[in-house]
Amino acid sequence: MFCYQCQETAGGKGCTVCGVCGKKPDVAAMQDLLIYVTKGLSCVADRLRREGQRVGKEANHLVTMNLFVTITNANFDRQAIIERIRETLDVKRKLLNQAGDVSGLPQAALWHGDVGEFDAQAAEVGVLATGNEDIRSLRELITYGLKGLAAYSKHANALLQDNEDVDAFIQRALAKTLDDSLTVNDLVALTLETGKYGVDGMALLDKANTEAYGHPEITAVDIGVRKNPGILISGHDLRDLEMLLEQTAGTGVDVYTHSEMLPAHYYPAFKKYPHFAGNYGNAWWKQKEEFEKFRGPVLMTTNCVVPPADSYRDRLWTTGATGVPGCKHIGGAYGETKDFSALIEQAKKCPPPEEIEAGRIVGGFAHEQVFALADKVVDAVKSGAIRKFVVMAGCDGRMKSREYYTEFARKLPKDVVILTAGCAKYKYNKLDLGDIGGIPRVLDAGQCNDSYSLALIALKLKEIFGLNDINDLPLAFNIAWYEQKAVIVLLALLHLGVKNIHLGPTLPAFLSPNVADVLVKNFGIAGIGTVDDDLKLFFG
Ligand code: FSO
Ligand code: SF4
Repeated sequence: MFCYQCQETAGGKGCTVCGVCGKKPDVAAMQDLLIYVTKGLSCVADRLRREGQRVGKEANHLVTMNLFVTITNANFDRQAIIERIRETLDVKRKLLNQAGDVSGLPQAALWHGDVGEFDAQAAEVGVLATGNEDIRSLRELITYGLKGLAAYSKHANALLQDNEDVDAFIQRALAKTLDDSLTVNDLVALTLETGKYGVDGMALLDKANTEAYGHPEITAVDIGVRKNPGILISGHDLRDLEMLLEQTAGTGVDVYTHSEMLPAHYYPAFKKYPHFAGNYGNAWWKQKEEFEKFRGPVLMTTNCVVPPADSYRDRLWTTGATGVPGCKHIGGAYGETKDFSALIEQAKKCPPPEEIEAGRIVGGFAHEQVFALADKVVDAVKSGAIRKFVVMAGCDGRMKSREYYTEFARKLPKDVVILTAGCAKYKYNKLDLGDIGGIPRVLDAGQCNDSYSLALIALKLKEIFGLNDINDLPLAFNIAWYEQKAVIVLLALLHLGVKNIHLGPTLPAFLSPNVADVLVKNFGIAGIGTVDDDLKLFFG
């Protein structure tokens, strides 16, 4: 196997024996093949569009779901991935029959094998199949960005919102990663175009979420426990949460959020459920210990799943893109109501969760809420009470080097405000950093996709202050990344013209020296240093 798509890749170079995430070589192989056949399907779909034919939602949703399945910590179930490969080949066969002209299509578009040939084919089509290291780097950078974009599209699709332009771009771009005639410059341009569609994809999801559930508002979320049995719901899928809250109403079972589901509490629509109890635990990587203590069923709606200990494997349930062998999976197509009854029955027989924390944390600072506070924020900036903002969005992870972010937050000058989104916030959201004239010093917009809100807030401030360039704002970017959703967030920020983003705790292994150089020269991308050096750099 060879995988270097996430920040925790072995030795900062690539996982070759087994994933640091727990992904085994036989699963990695099927993920490689799933990406290959999805690229093949995309080539055919792209050809059909060029011929003026329509490509239906079935193919669009299949492509986005396949990409999502291969994101770090989403799916460890080889059999489930094999089924997806088969389905993709079936759909591709149908589309090929529809195409007027199949000449010039790459091998991936024409390949059909049965399951006995999957492993042999997988061995030929992994990341290292591209020999030139710069072309490989750009192809993977684009593919990872598209995986993140696909994840956000999938969540919007679950709320019955689609953007055909985004889907068509995803497929066109996947097809281009197989095109040997493209130069490094062509692929750099495609990388930036991916960022543009990243903004569109996040805008689509923002619209889907806020139309369905209202605009996030300032909310204090309980982090303790109640006395009833509970279900813990993790991941990013708000539609799954809604169905679970509906089906648990009146059952005597409470629902708690975990990790990236915390921001669900900020949406008005979920506040009407009295059994929506609070948030339990921290970022994804602490789940082994915390799921043990939760004592009730845990529903994973997306990554990040850590392969479970046997002690709670029978309480871990997956749905959507996630999968773990030996754990029960709950199906359900877009628009269908999923059936959580078995999980709820299991919860009723479980003891209530063990308390691991107590108190409350405050969030809900997405764009509309911040716009409502704009006068206050602008006054604070004008009076000098707020000297600067620092965007510390992104992901958390298990590496010790990420303690940098806790220390950085703790040592920040008292007149600096953190803007955050994603699970990165767990590094400092319980530190009690206080407020500036009633404005909390950690403004949590929501999930990693809500980085879109942070971009809108920055653009609004630029407009209010009458600036021509977003980079003239008193705003620094110190982003923590882990998996591929952070890649699309980064590309989206680059598309919006943001410069001098610091990315840590390490730069991606998939950036070749030359590609890294392009990002440094054109966008001022940099890594992180020591906390004290970086504080000096950002705040003088
Ligand atoms: Fe975190 Fe995992 Fe949201 Fe990611 S839980 S790391 S960037 O899946 O998607 O922030
Ligand atoms: Fe390694 Fe990350 Fe790939 Fe897992 S997702 S195999 S940890 S590079």
